[in-house]
Parts: sequence; structure tokens; C-alpha cells
Amino acid sequence: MNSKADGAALSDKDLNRFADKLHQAFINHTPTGQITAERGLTLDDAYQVQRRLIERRPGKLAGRKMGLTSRAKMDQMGVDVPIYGHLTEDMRLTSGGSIAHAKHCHPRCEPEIAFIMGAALKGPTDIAAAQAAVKSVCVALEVIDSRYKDFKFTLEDVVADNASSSHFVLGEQQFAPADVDISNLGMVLELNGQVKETGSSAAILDNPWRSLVELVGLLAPLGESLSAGDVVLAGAATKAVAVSPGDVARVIVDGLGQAEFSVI
Ligand code: OOG
Ligand code: MG
Repeated sequence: MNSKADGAALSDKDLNRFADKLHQAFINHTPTGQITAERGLTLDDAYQVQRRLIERRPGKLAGRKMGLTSRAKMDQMGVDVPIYGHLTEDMRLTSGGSIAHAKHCHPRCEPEIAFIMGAALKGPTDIAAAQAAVKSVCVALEVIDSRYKDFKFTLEDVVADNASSSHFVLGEQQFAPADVDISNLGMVLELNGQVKETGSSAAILDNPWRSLVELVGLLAPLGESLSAGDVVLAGAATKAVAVSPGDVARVIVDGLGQAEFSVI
């Protein structure tokens, strides 16, 4: 992938126009048409739109998320390239907290594993260096909410839309990397006490640590890296599940505990 920061082919005006279009869809909770239906854009353009979209959001940067890192997610969305998005503080939800369905387009949730950085991390790197830079590992739930109609998009569209990011919930139990082997843990996604999806953390690029390594590799050509305190979501291990008002969603990961949120 060519991810030069200045590799965008679209004009400044168009990049801003598409960021505005996605921001309006977010503010009004009203899905919009795909950018690629209007005009072609490169992956570089798409990441440029994503950065401009984040500048329009309230809340300072909380970290990054990886997406489409498992076969289950790639098959569900029809896109088979891992991507990343930005997490901001206004997306953070305490475990047990709630989201308002009416303030979303068509929210879904997915079971994840998160890393909290203890030190800076710059790509290219390897798993050992990534583990040394992480302070703690925990379970996570991600709420995704595509700003596109019918939750349908191309690779470039979903990158521009900040990888469908909406909210993230971290488990309260935090583990030092040396104390847990997260390479193959059973993961369950429940809705109202009923099992909806089951999987393994191994579904996330064979090992969630690879997702963190991949992320900093993608950020490096842009001169970006992770800082101490940043949260990183490794990507969903299973398909995402739609949530409705009244639902309680819970993720349970073997040995790591659980996290949940409700929908009002
Ligand atoms: C894109 C975001 C994917 C994941 O964990 O795979 C993602 C989407 O499915 O809308 O967050
Ligand atoms: Mg996700």
C-alpha cells in the first residue's frame, strides 16, 4: 500500500467535502451514499478524508482501532484488507454504560481485545517490541455504526468513514502482557444473556499481537506512531451483531473477564 501522507489524488476541496458529508451523516444519524458512487478515490485519499473527519469530531485522540482483521469480519463486509481508524475520547463508554439507539444510524457490536500502551511504539516492529510497549491487555466491545446506507461500502469508503467507529467499551480487569497468553482465547458475544457469536482470539490475524504490529506498520509511512496511554482495539474476532433499544450486549473472553453496555 502506498500511504504517503501527501499521496492524495483528490483536491483539498473534495477531501473536505467528503469529510463534511460523513460528519453530517454522523451528526444527523442519517446514513449517506457511498463516496465511491460519486467518484473514485485512492486508499491514500480515503485516509486523508478520515483524518479530516476526526478533526471535525469533538474529543481528543484516545488511540486507534484495527478493523477487518478476522476472516469472519472480512466475509461479513465483503472487504478483505485490514484497515485502521481513530478512537476519540467521546467514543469511550464505561463498562455497564449505555448508548442511545436513536443517536446512531444502525449500530452493531463486536467482541474485541484491547491494548493500553505504556510507552510509545513506532513501526515497523515485531511482537516482542509491541509486548514491551504495552501496559495492559483487556476485553473490549466495539460499537460500529457505518455512516453509509445499508451498512454497505467499499474498502475506500469504510476507511474514509473512520472504519465505522462509534464507541468502545473496555473491560475493568487489566492484565500485564507477561501474565496472559492472548493468542488463542475463547470469545463469546451475548445479547440479553443469549449467545450470538463465539470465536477465538486466534481469528484476529492469527494472534491479536499481530494486529498491533500491523497498525504501527500502517501508521509509520505517515510519520505517526502510538503514545503511552493510547488504546488500541485489535479488531473483532467474529461477525458484528446489530443491537436494538433494550438490548444488553456482553463480551466474555476466557481468562480476561467481560465488558458490557446497554442500548436505550
Ligand atoms: C468496518 C469496521 C471493522 C472490525 O473490528 O473488524 C471493525 C465495519 O465492519 O463496518 O471494526
Ligand atoms: Mg471493530
